[in-house]
This record gives sequence, C-alpha cells and structure tokens, in this order.
Amino acid sequence: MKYSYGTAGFRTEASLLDAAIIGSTATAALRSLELKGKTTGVIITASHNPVSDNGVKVIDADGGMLSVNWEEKCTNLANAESKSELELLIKEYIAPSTFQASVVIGMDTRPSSPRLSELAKVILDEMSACYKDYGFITTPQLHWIVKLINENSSYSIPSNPPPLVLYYDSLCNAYCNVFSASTILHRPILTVDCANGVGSLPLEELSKRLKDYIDIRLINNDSCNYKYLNNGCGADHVKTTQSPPVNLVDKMIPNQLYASVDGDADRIVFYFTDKEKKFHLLDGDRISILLVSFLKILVQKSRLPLSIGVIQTAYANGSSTVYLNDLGVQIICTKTGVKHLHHEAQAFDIGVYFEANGHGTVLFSQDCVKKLWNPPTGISDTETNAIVVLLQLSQLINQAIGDALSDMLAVLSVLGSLYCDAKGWLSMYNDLPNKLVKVKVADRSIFITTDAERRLIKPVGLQEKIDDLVSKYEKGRCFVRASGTEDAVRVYAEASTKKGAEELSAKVCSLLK
Ligand code: 16G
Ligand code: ZN
Repeated sequence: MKYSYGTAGFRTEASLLDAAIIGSTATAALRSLELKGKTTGVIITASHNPVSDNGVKVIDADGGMLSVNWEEKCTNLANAESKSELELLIKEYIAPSTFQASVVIGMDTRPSSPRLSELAKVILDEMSACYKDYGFITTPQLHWIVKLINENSSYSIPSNPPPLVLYYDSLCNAYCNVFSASTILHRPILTVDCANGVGSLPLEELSKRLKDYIDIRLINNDSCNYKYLNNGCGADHVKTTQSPPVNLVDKMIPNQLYASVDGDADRIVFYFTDKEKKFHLLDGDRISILLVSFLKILVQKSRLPLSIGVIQTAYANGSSTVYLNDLGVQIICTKTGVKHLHHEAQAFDIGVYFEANGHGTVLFSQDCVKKLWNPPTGISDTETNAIVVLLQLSQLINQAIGDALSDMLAVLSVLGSLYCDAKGWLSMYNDLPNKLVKVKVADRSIFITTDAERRLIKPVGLQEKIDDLVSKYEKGRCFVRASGTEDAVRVYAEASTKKGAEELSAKVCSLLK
C-alpha cells in the first residue's frame, strides 16, 4: 500500500496503518531535531471516519499543522519498504544536532488507538527521543499543548501544573471574564452531541467547571462504546444530512440551541428547530459571520488600528460573502483545507477562518495581542472595555488550530454579549439554495483548478461550458474540484431558487459523464 500525507495526515483502515504511524512518529522526532529539540506532536485519530479506520497527523512546533516541506519526507518515511530503508532515510533527513528530540503524543478513543500509540512509543524509544503520552485527548488540545510548551522556554515536560489543566483554566477564565465584561445576563442552555468520541471527556470537564455560567447538556457522549462513534451522530453527520443526530430526532425543543462536534473535536456545527419543527443548521459560515460581526464592533469601540480579515473557501454560501462585503471586512477565498485558510488568516491582526463544515478559529497576531496588553493611556471606559473583551477572546479561542470546544465557548459568549438567540443568529442572512454532489469519474487527476478552486483550467473547454450554464441562472454559481480525500469529483452549485440550484447541479454533473 502507498501512503500519501494529505490534509488529514494519513488515514485508512486501522490494520493498515502501522507503517504510517512509524513514518509519522519518525517525522515528528526528526522535525524536533531540526528545530533544536523544540517539541512536536503525534496525534492518532481518524476524526469523523468509521470506527474501523484510524489515522495519524504530525503537529509542528508552532502548534500548527506539519510544515509543507516535511509532508513529502513523511510520505517517504511511511512508504519505506524495510527497516533498513527506513534507517537510511532517517539518516538522510537527520540534521546534525546535539539536541534530543521532544515529542508529545495522544489519541482518540478508537479501539485501535492504544496499540498504535504503543507502536509510536517504540519508535520514539528507538530514536532516543524524550516524549510524553497524553493518552485520550482531542486533536486541538494536543496542538494547544505543543504551542504552549514551545512558547514558554521555562516550560518543560512533564511539569506542574499539567498542560491540560492550564488548557481548561485558560478557556474557563477567559469565558468568565468575557461574561463579566459584557454583562451577559442569562445562563444559556446548550445541548452538545459529542459523536461518542474523545470530545466527550473535555466537554464533561467544561460543563462541570462552567456550570454557573452555562447549562451544558451532553448527549451521544459514550466514548467507551466504540460501535457508536460517529454512528448517526457528530458534526459531519449533521452537516451532510442536515438533520439531527441519533437521540435527538423528534426530541429537539423549539428555538433551543444544539451543537455537534466531530470524532476528534476539531469541528463544530450548531442547529435548532423552529416552532414548525423545521431544522436549521448554523454551520461554519455562520459561526464565522457571528464572530466577525462582534469582533468588528469591538475593534471599532476600541479605536485601535486593527485589521480584520475573513478567510473562506469556495464552499462558503454566496449570501455569507455578500454579508461580509456589506460589513466592510476584507474577504479572502482560499483552496479547501485548514492549512490554506490558517496561512491566509495570519496576514491580519485578527484573522477569522471557518470552512462551512465547521473547521476553524480566529487568529490574533502577536502585534495585535501586544497592542491589547498595552492600551494607550487616558482612553474611555468604552475603549478599555472593548480592549479587555478582545484580549479575553484571544485567550478563549485556540490560537494553534480550530477547536470545537473553544469555538463553542466563543459562540456562546458572543451570542450572550449581543443578546442574540438561535433565531436571531439565523436571521443575519438567508442562505442561497445550493447543492453539493459527489461524482465518480474515471480519473479525477485530470481536473485542474485555479482561482482558489473556483475555476477549471483542465480539462480544456469544460469551464466555458460551466460558465455558459451558470449564466442562465439568477445568482448562479458553480464549481468543480477533485476531492483530496476521496476518489471522486465534487460539484457545488448555487442559485436563487432551490429548483435552479438543483437543475444547475444536474446539468454540470452531466458534463462530467
Ligand atoms: C480535509 C480537511 C478539511 C477539508 C476536507 C475536504 C483538514 C484538517 N481537513 O478533511 O478541512 O474540508 O479535507 O475534503 O484540513 P475533500 O478534498 O475530499 O473535499
Ligand atoms: Zn476532526
């Protein structure tokens, strides 16, 4: 089997993953050596995939995703056909170093995870690396820990207090501070579907710690019972079926807010039903718009010269883009995949990025955080208060990577601060009707895109035919891109009516046959 390190790291049937674990762990150790012993991470998870799969991702020393120039080396290490070939590659990639590699590892609650984690430790022992195993942990928590360790040179592993305690302290303190600074009046109720995954554990912790501030009710939180993992539940299920997860069907209380996280808690979507029992999804586009609307108000009130940008992908609903335009914030469209959005968001003082599927975060630049810590003297109470809230949000929201837990708290604090409920949030704009379909083709590699995947350059002539179809529909928009995770091509179509979006989609799909 040939492995290829992609946007989701390596992911496949768990019994086929050993070489990928070995290659990824070796990569984490080598990358740590290259960076003079800075800590890197290895997280074993297959996110929203079925329970029989597993996967592995390497966390770079800044707490973000593995640097692109190491992806190919990681692929080569995973594809080594023998131990001697692996050793040769390790020798080739090793930087001359007097340092010891430092790696943190963690896993989700799949039945195959403990064995794969043990395998990672064997490799770390063979490479004489120093490591710490965090056991069951969400992907974003491990990213957060890596960032914490490397940003605090005094912070070595293991240390006191343990990083996970600091994670909870940091999130909860920031939430409580935003709460008091914004005079949030009520104690919101939020029911969270945990996908029966590893997110159940930290969500229980947060619900206990924040019980005076939020009524967090957990469902599908049986992380011990493997067969229920991602089974009819979780963020991916809710987003793709646009319906409630198991154990909520016909049980949703109208106008109350619900959320679903995915199997490793790096994605979140919200939803509610109205009085007529109609289901409404509040996806990543809407999270982004809610957060940026509040951030814009705060920046205006603070009177600090801070740039705000929003990063979207081509999948963002056209209405959300119009809303952002009217709001007057800068909008950037990138290719699909968290690393592309994250990279673009770093160009702003405050960069907000979310994929429609619920992956995302808000990044505050170092320069921005410095300004927030050192506000000008003699400013008004309004300015001071806005600066305090901005600073707390920068601590509440995971700065390493998108994190369902910190995003959840950010959304609740913003809704509370704006005195906004689920209905009010939905009413910010009306989604344009749209359709996303997956088309099997003989060879998806012939589909080459440009302009952030919004236009095809190959096969030659196809884009012109799509343009011609799109022009026949009011507010028509359509793009075709090869999936990076499945052997298929995705077609997204949008128009002013449902009928129009469906027709446009069908016509473009038939061009691919
Ligand atoms: C990966 C990406 C996700 C993206 C999806 C697109 C990360 C961590 N994950 O799962 O953000 O939405 O791929 O899949 O970047 P596709 O290429 O099959 O449409
Ligand atoms: Zn995930």
